[in-house]
Amino acid sequence: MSSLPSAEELRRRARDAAERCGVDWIRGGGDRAVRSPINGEVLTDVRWQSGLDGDAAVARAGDAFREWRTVPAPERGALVRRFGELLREHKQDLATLVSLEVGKIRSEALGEVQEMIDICEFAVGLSRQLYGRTISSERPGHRLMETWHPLGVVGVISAFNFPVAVWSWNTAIALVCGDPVVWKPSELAPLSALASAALLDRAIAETGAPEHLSQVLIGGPDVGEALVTSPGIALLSATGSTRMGRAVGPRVAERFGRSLLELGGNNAAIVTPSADLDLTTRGIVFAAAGTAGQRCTTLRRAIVHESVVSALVERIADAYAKLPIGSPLDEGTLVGPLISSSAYESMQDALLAAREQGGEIIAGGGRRLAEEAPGAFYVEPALVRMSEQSPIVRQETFAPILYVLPYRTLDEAIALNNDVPQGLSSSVFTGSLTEAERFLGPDGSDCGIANVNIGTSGAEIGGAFGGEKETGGGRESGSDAWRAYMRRATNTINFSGSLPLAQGVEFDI
Ligand code: UN1
Repeated sequence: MSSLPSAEELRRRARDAAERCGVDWIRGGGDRAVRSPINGEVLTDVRWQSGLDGDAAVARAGDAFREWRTVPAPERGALVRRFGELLREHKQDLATLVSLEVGKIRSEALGEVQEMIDICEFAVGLSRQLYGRTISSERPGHRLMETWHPLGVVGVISAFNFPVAVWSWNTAIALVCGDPVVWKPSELAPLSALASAALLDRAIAETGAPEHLSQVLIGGPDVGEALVTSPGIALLSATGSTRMGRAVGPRVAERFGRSLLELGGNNAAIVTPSADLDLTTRGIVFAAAGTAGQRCTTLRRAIVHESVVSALVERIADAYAKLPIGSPLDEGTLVGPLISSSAYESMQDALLAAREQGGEIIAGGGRRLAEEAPGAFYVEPALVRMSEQSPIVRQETFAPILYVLPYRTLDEAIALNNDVPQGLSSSVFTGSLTEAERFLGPDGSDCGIANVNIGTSGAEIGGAFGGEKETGGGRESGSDAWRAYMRRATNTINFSGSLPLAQGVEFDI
């Protein structure tokens, strides 16, 4: 294993990439250190904004909304097209910042930026497809139709693990729908946020769009609070823990605001006796160990038929033993660091609890590179056999732990899949059409995402992304998720010259 890059090297790379994206390098004087999980050292510091800055940003966004909402949607699309071009040009730079700030391996960091480019392309097409319906009226000489109008200012609260892609899903769609965006990125990833926002600012300036269509607020809980409480935020799209969602959702609802919540997942894959075990192993290892287990779509439970469980566990353990763990900047690394010491501690606590609840750790769980970088937290992805779905298995631990549970009948496997509080992603590995369709049916998986013969993570942007139960119910990204960013007006148009009333009501004067 090659050694970790020096702090100086990481700082230089961060500065160069940020400057190329148009960020005035933060020269110090900030009040908050930005650290890299690659070596645990400081990359730079930034100044945090306050709740009052948040209120001011929402007010400016309100002004931008009044201008932007009457710009024709295809013209709004031109802004997003330019933003997508700039993302393509700066794909390497943004990916570098993502790797430096949150520890993603190169390929996954590039994939994250690709996801941003993809959603821009989707949104540009969408800008000509914000369709309403025409509905037959029960009255002669009347027409019913629906019109979709811009909603208002969208607040985005995003998490460290997809520090820029999730914002871009919201922003690309919000902009073509006619809505400005105020963004509070993760406290752990301000640089990639500033760089992404600088690229969008450039696209805004070049296309002559209103200046405050996009604003980024680097800050802590008081900034989030401003977005939650401000009546100027029409839709709050928040990604993070279920705990965060519980704090945010009811308070936005209290002021009759809309919220779009993307919260915890506890994703499972069912492996049936007819599954192709090679393909299954590859699918499982990417979904469970990729991104060091820090996606909300990460595979956390494998529910495996008792006839294949031992063979599959052996294959996964073999693959785990060979996983290259180390600096995400090194070619060939597949597992980078955890984001922080507290993520490491939660992983260790969960492993301890799993043991106490009858689990057997088959592989991994140990720390790597601790001597070289005491402030960085590299771990071996853990594989744990459980005889039942005990309390620790039903809880999301944001680290690479894969629990393996045996099952006898498909009904039992589907019941286990669904018997957790979260409902984001799920999959079945099977060679049987009957089993696959059963899993996808109304009494199958209860998740927002249900896949066949691929893992739980790595969704494409074309589909709606989100999940049920404690995952929060929101849908972002593709399909018709755009509707959350617009308001619907139902219009009845009378061209008959008389005034018949609906439902046969008579009211002659
Ligand atoms: C997240 O982890 O918050 O499906 C989003 C995936 C990615 C998005 C994950 N496209 O894994």
